[in-house]
Amino acid sequence: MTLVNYATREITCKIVYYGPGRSGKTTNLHYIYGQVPADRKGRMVSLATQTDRTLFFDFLPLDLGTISGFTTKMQLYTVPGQVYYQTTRKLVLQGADGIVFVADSQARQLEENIESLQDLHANLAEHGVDARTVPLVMQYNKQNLPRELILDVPTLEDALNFRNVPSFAADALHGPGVFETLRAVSELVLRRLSASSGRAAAATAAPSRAPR
Ligand SMILES: Nc1nc2c(ncn2[C@@H]2O[C@H](COP(=O)(O)OP(=O)(O)OP(=O)(O)O)[C@@H](O)[C@H]2O)c(=O)[nH]1
Ligand SMILES: [Mg+2]
Repeated sequence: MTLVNYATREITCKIVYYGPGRSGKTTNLHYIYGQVPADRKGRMVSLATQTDRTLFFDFLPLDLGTISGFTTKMQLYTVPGQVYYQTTRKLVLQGADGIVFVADSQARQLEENIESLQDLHANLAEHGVDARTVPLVMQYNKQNLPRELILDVPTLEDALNFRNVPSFAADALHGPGVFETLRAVSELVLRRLSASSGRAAAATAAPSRAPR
């Protein structure tokens, strides 16, 4: 749920990194945190188990600077991918303005990716969100692994990207694809926000006429 504060001219959006366990959601946030200058980011909060699996969520607030006169902030979250954290995933997903689906490109993880995508759709439906319209970007992560272990991008597109949303090959451990993904989802979110605020402004400026 985007927060627009007209008094302070601030926009705050929520982006959720979703996907199966160990696909690299937390790694995306760590990479972003490591690259963004200190004055553009807040403290990254990670609630992880001893073995690095996300237990509840990761949280990273980012400052994108001023866009159309508004200070624009993105709050990045990751869900825990492990199957039994279903309730937490649903909670973290609530109010998301944009979603990055981080798929694990390893061939043996294909079924997990499909299940996680179905789980995303089910959770969106439970929140009353239309999965066909929510800003979504796909990331095919771990493309740096040996060719024989991973599926190529066209195969992953066929298997996972039936909405034909923007997609990026990535290696979140070293960076390729990470900022491209973040930029794409941010653009989708802001474009949707500007379209809806345009509609709201038009409705205020020209209230529909009463039927004769
Ligand atoms: N080779 C390679 N390894 C990666 C990449 N991204 C993440 N990893 C590794 O995959 C493992 C899991 O990464 P995480 O970022 O913790 O995965 P996650 O999606 O947050 O997992 P959960 O919190 O359990 O849902 C770690 O050992 C990472 O170092 C990548 O692009 N390439
Ligand atoms: Mg994690």
